[in-house]
Amino acid sequence: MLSLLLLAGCRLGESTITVQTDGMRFVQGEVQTKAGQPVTLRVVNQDDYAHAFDMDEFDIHTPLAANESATFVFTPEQAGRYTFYCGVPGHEAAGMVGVLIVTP
Ligand SMILES: [Cu+2]
Repeated sequence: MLSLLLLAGCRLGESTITVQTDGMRFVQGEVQTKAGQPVTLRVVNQDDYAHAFDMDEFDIHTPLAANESATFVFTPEQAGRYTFYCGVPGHEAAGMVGVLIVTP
């Protein structure tokens, strides 16, 4: 699995983004990629309790158990700012929110 991801990350024109949790925040609160380009987004829950990763525009709603990670591959077709957040009740309000900036 890991080697497959590494190979995917090496393909020309593809970007890889990592977002890590750190308590009630995302370490990478602002990440960036280009429109029309496949992106591999890896979300790492570094905490000893559950989080989630939610991005409404891309229909991503994934629970993350303690110390679990998840990888999403998708292609944002339109430039813009797309909010991501942790869907566990109370976490977004506490600051677990970030933005994926898609440049033209
Ligand atoms: Cu959370």
